[in-house]
Amino acid sequence: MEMINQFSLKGRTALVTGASYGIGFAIASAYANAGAKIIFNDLSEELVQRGLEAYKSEGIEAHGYVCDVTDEAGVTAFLEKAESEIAPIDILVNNAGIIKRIPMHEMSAADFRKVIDVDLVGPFIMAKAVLPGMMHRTRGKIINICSLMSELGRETVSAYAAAKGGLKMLTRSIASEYGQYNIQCNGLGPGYIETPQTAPLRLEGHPFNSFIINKTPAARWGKTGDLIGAALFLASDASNFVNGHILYVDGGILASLGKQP
Ligand code: NAP
Ligand code: GCO
Repeated sequence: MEMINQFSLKGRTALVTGASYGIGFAIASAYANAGAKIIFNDLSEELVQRGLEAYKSEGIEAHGYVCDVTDEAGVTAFLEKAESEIAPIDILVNNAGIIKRIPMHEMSAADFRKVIDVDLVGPFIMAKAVLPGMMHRTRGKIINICSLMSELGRETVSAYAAAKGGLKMLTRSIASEYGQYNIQCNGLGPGYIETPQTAPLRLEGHPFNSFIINKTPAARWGKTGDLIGAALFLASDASNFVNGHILYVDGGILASLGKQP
């Protein structure tokens, strides 16, 4: 296969969860530009419509559905509808996620469970829903959006780190169990990226802002566009022998103790 064609997604259908905006939107847009059909879901009709307008403004025909990734029955119905209306899913990106920044000793078990439910159980439910079809077709890509918190802890994000650490091991488990069906499951681990999720940390004068810039060898926050090359690699034939890998796109932060004083 010619080298450049290895990165083509022509003829493939990608489902990116929680992709009305943010990282999911950037990844889905990149996949569309590589030739894929795009299916996405979000929590409300309003968000789905907002997403459809955003894709349209980029010249992308996307197909949006309202679905909560933690609702197993809803996910089953969503997949049945989407696959009958559009096409079978070749690529699943488990992008939908939340974070609650609360000191652990002040965090309720309900809040802890909510983060685990969306960020870890949701990807399990979504992967379980697409696996039978991928097994039947003996081909598939599952990409879990992990995090630096798949490797590191920090104060106030205990639930999120527990979920993203679990997501790393879910990625490796799916890779182990389904590699024999030519299904590759990998993680994409963004560093600190400018999206609504990190907006509170980037407020003018917020100490975390300068902390991250000093800690990151690239000396900047990442942008969603920094992620799309790695995301395309993991979704394409170029990564058919890559399985169970977490590909970090973090400006070098995981490699570094941080800038010396
Ligand atoms: P974001 O701006 O908060 O967007 C997350 C999207 O997921 C939103 O559209 C959200 O909908 C949706 N969502 C939340 N819960 C859902 C559910 N139960 N079912 C379906 N959709 C749901 O986040 P982001 O910064 O783009 O991050 C996307 C992913 O990357 C997340 O998994 C995040 O943990 C991960 N990540 C982010 C960074 C970063 O620095 N930004 C770094 C590493 C990893 P609502 O608008 O209704 O909430
Ligand atoms: C936080 C941030 C991070 C990023 C991302 C880093 O509060 O520490 O939200 O968790 O979202 O996960 O990879």
